[in-house]
Amino acid sequence: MNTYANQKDGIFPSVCSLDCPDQCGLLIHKKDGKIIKVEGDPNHPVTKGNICNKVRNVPERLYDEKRLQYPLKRVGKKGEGTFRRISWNEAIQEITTHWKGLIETDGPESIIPYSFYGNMGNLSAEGMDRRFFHRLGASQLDRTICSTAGTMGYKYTMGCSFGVDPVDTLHAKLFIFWGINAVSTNMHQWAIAQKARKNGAKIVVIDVHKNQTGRMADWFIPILPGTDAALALGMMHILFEENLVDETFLHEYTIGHVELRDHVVQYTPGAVSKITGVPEEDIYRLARLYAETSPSFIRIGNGIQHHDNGGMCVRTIACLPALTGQWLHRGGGAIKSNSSYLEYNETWLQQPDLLKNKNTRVINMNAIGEALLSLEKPIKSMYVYQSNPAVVAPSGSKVRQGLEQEDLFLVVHDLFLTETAKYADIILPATSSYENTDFYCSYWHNHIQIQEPVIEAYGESKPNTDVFRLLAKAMGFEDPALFETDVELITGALKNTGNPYIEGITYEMLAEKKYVKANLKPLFPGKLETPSGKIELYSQMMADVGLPPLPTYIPLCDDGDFPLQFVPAPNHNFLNSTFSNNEKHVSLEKEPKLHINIQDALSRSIEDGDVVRVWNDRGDCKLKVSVGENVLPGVVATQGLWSDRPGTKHHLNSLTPDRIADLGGGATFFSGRVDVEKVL
Ligand SMILES: Nc1nc2c(c(=O)[nH]1)N[C@H]1C(S)=C(S)[C@@H](COP(=O)(O)OP(=O)(O)OC[C@H]3O[C@@H](n4cnc5c(=O)[nH]c(N)nc54)[C@H](O)[C@@H]3O)O[C@H]1N2
Ligand SMILES: Nc1nc2c(c(=O)[nH]1)N[C@H]1C(S)=C(S)[C@@H](COP(=O)(O)OP(=O)(O)OC[C@H]3O[C@@H](n4cnc5c(=O)[nH]c(N)nc54)[C@H](O)[C@@H]3O)O[C@H]1N2
Ligand code: SF4
Ligand SMILES: [Mo]
Repeated sequence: MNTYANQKDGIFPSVCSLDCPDQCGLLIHKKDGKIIKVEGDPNHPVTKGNICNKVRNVPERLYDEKRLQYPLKRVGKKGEGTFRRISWNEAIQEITTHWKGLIETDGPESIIPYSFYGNMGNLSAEGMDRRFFHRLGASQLDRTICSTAGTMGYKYTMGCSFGVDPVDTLHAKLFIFWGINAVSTNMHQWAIAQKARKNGAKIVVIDVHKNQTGRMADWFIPILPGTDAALALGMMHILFEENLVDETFLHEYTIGHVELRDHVVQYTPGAVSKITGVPEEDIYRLARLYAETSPSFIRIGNGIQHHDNGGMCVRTIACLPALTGQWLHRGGGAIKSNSSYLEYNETWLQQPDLLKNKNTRVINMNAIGEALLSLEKPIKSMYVYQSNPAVVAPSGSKVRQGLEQEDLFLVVHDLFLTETAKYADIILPATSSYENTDFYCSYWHNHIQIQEPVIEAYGESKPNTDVFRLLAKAMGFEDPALFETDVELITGALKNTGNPYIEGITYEMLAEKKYVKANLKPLFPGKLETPSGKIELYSQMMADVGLPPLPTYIPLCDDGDFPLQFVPAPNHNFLNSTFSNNEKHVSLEKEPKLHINIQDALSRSIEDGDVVRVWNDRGDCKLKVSVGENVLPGVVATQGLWSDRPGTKHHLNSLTPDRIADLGGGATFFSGRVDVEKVL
């Protein structure tokens, strides 16, 4: 183990812990024991020294005077935010005494963890925490808020989350960024595309909002929200009709191409144009460009799968590269996520066998508000870490109402007094990832990376793993699995993985090299992890569970009688709600804007810069509008998950639906409808 944390001055290796595909290698500059500068590590094989503004500013976040230093106990009303300092001993006693009582009276399922990937470290996000809550017998949380709908959709087509090696995409001649704001959310993929552009590659962006990414495209295609599957099916219609498909590839590596050919006859460019808002001639142009350019690469984003039909939409788009045989060309194909290449021994790390009751209930995190308010056997205690549900979770008014209940014993472990922490009974201070030991698996660039502490713990803060060890001890649990060290956890997670891509990668190797790449090989020729081993254009597995076996356009659900589709996506300078409490990042973003089409503005007498009320039956917000052509008529879009600031009404998720998507229990943030009116 390297001991960077003890050294007062110097430059030390690190990795970005944020929930971002790029997972950059970092160099941390220290003076007098403090981080004074963060820069990209030029030796990182993919990110090569370039990092985003967010993380360049990270010292401001680490040494922010608002950062939590010691445990707190609520003294005021729930949500009011008044607390008094307590010791760790007292905090752990309070929590475990309460939990022991609840287990006695209501059973362990009355307790639930709530977490996500505020820190992508595997030990922090899905390691010791899982072991502890399994042993406790707590209700299980289905962690579906981000990408599970698309992951399932991609899986039905391609078997698992395997895509192109992104470094190979430098060879691509056509990039389609489909429902991804890559300039902000996958900057190194964008940088590769820019480099390829110098060699003649073209960049197409398909999005409902002409934002920072769309503005930089060679061709921006605006589309109506939730209709992308129809566009992809229209492209397939043209590819088959004009004999632009790769018959050899289809025969060799796919099943269902005969059925698909018949099926897509109905998706005529005329019909598809009416559904998507994309002109017929553009559908022809796109299909022909796609067929005639090789290698072509599709970066499938998260935006298209945060919809009622998001899983099927990703499944459908994932079929496209097979039609033109792109997987055989270096850099051709698609990436939705590459997470399967780095699958480590999750069962060993999480020890699901510690959970005795195999029928323990599972609660979908996208419906946490509803669950807190209306379960027959109520949730009596929630332990939140690595997430800020009061801001990020859908149907946020319900979430906050749930958190406010006097009889919910809420514990929050975070670096800051987040909107969620304001409702807590006990708040525990968390270390930042730079203070921890952990290992990281990028879901884009196929490198496993290590973090060893580069600074001492801030104040009395503790990493997640340590807190769960303390809780386990105070609960009286004796299972050795709950007390293994971080190094033991990393070592074990990399053993017996059954995954040939990472075979031979060890903790020692990571400690020495910092970045180790999966042993990649091209997907084709080869066998996929689908039942047939091939790309499944027709999926019997889907038919078996009552889903359409062929890619299909399914309209969004009825979301009430509101005229505008509402798309609240992430922004450039925050990472979900992280950094939204930081003055510098807020000043870079200024304020959330609602983009509205000129036609919709005119018909409501709204002018650029006006403040509008945005509402539906779930909630309301007040936002400044930007009038123009960045969105199609009938659509409004905004960016960023904003924190509560005095005098503002920016809780965008108070407006979003908590319906569950078609696949994987996914979220439907972008399938809501709203109305807007000028605030006089
Ligand atoms: N700067 C920054 N980077 C981030 C994040 C952040 O908050 N800020 N968040 C991180 C996380 S957790 C994730 S999951 C990723 C998400 O990053 P992305 O994969 O980029 O996904 P989103 O930003 O959710 O949405 C991408 C785009 O989809 C568009 N969109 C919405 N609905 C539709 C639709 O129906 N069709 C089409 N074609 N487009 C649609 C939105 O307008 C948006 O521009 O980014 C990660 N990186
Ligand atoms: N409207 C709308 N809502 C969305 C989205 C959207 O596009 N639009 N995107 C959704 C998506 S894709 C995602 S992934 C979710 C993300 O939602 P969250 O996972 O809640 O992400 P953050 O808001 O970044 O909150 C992470 C929290 O973890 C804390 N944290 C960081 N490191 C640690 C640690 O080591 N230990 C502990 N205990 N805490 C730590 C941070 O301080 C921060 O408060 O939001 C979803 N919500
Ligand atoms: S947030 Fe993403 S782009 Fe920025 S430093 Fe971290 S991994 Fe790199
Ligand atoms: Mo996400």
